[in-house]
Amino acid sequence: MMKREFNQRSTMSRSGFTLIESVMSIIIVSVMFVAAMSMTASSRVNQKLTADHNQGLLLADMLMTEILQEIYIDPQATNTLATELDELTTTRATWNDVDDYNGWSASPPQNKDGTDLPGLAGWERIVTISYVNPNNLTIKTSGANTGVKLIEVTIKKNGRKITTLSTIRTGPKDHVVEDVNPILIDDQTGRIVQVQQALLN
Ligand SMILES: [Ca+2]
Ligand SMILES: [Ca+2]
Repeated sequence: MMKREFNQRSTMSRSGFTLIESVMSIIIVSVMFVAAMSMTASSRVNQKLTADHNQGLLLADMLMTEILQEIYIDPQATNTLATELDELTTTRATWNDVDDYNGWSASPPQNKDGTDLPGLAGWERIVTISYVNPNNLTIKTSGANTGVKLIEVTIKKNGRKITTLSTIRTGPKDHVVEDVNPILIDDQTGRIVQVQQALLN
């Protein structure tokens, strides 16, 4: 009689332990599942951010290459960082010098003739041209031509900044074009992007 009760208790004990093990297993598997799903979601977000950054860098580089093919300063220029009186402001078609691009923005991004680049709804390109101190390129100056222009192309997607590509273009204070070898800096990665020399005038 006592042996039978012992066996019953032992069986109940084993059943209880098995139940706890089952619950613990379910919890562990659930936690691992949630962690795995979280990692997958995080990986997808990172892949999307990387893809956006690469797309933004390409768009910035395209426009920067176009700007760097222009002369440093327009023969008709005053010291104003802007288009000259005989040039259009609605498209870039007639622009011929670096600072014509100052303040330019378009969403979606456009070709030089004003046609939209396809498949880029929500993307925007913004250009800023500034004179900087020749002895300290981080200091923007106002007013007279210093012989050094900072070119910044910022890319946004749905209002969110993706990257800013920047470079320095040098030229004399007269109207003669000087050879340059600009180095482009991607501010999101700090990576240097070298424009193909063949693309430069
Ligand atoms: Ca011009
Ligand atoms: Ca100009």
